[in-house]
Order: sequence, then C-alpha cells, then structure tokens
Amino acid sequence: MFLVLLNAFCSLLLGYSSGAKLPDPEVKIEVLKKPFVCPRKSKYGDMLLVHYDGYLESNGTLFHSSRKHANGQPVWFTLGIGEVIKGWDKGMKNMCSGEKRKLTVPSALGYGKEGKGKVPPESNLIFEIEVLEIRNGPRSHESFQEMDLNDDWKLSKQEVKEYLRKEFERHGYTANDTQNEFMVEDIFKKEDEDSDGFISAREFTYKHDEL
Ligand SMILES: *[C@@H]1O[C@H](CO)[C@@H](O)[C@H](O)[C@H]1NC(C)=O
Ligand SMILES: *[C@@H]1O[C@H](CO)[C@@H](O)[C@H](O)[C@H]1NC(C)=O
Ligand SMILES: [Ca+2]
Ligand SMILES: [Ca+2]
Repeated sequence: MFLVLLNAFCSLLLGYSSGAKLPDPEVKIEVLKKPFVCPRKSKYGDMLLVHYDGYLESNGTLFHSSRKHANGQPVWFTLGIGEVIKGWDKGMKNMCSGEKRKLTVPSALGYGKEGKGKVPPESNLIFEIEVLEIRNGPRSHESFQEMDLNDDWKLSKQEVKEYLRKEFERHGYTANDTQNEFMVEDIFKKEDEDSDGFISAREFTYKHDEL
C-alpha cells in the first residue's frame, strides 16, 4: 500500500510523458453548459475533478461513465501532462468549474491502434465531461512557492524533503526519512538538469512540448 502511494505520488510529482510527435489531429470542442461566474479557468498543470461519459462515435455505445461505474465517484487528473488521453489534455483547457463540454476525439488522440478495454482499436470517441473543481497542480507556480521555503526561487534538497514529509503526513502516512531521502535523490537526478544541486523554477515547471 505504501509503495503504491509512493509510486502514485512520484508519478504525480514527476509525471510528464514524452510521446512521439503526431501529425496534429484535432479535438472538436462543443460547450454544453457554461456557468455565469468563472473566477478561474483551467490551464496546463492544474488538477481537475470531473464526471464524464465516454461513447464510441461509431454506434453510440457508452463505454464508461464515472457516475454509473467505479462507485460513481468523480475523478481527479492533472491537465496537460499525459496522465489522460491526449484528447482530454487538448480539449479541456480554459474550462470553468461547472462547465460541461462535449469532446469529439479522433482515435489518434484517444486509445489509438491498440484500443483499451471496451474501446476497440481505431475508435473515435465522444466524451461529455463536466468539471466539478479546479485546483493548483503539483507543478504550479503556487506549489513551487509553497515548496520554496526561503524564497530564493530554487528548491534545495532539504526543501523538497520537507515537502515530501508534509505531503505524506497530509495523506495520513508517517514520513520515513530513509525513504524520503531516496526519493529526493531520485527527483534531483531527473529534475536538476544542470546538476547545480537545486531545482530552479524553470526546471520545475511542466514541459508541454508534446502538446
Ligand atoms: C458498437 O460497437 C462496438 C465495437 O465495435 C460493439 O462491440 C458493440 O456491440 C456495438 N454496439 C451496438 C449496439 O451495435
Ligand atoms: C523506512 O524505509 C526503509 C526503506 O524502504 C525501510 O527499510 C525501513 O524499515 C523504514 N523505516 C521505518 C521506520 O518504517
Ligand atoms: Ca529555496
Ligand atoms: Ca538546477
């Protein structure tokens, strides 16, 4: 259980995928409902809580509904980092909390040649997605400031370790120093690109080059 959380947390913190470049298929976006008040719009790196229904475009079969399946719980994901299909990453920018969109996603931005579960290979998909909540993602400017305890615009190993400790405690786990140090080393190996012993704001922010 601990390791599962650790992995989930690591991929949250470090997660961005480097996919091969595609020839730019487009997602068709239709706004079905837009709230009158919209204090904040979704941007890459934000965490979004959504309910959604996914249909096969070919014959309208509902292949997944967050309300009907998996205990009816809405799902959290981070926008723009390849955690979800590209169609969502591309089609859910600038959304308000309470907004509902219909996305028509070509197969290449969905599950592609392989398909997945109830989605056959080469299927175009239709999603009706409602955003329930938007939060700062782990890679946001706000998160960086929260981690940068001495405001020098770079993260030391100590600051990252402190952040991990707080995150684990927030999730109800006792922080394990040995384990944390191991994670910090791993994080710095990947993130400290110029090996100066600090993660700069530039090194920290998401890389969006696959979008
Ligand atoms: C819709 O298409 C899928 C995949 O080709 C197939 O499995 C399913 O039986 C079809 N459903 C209907 C109602 O035709
Ligand atoms: C902390 O993690 C290490 C490495 O996984 C493990 O060997 C050790 O027993 C853990 N310590 C505590 C107090 O849980
Ligand atoms: Ca700092
Ligand atoms: Ca650095």
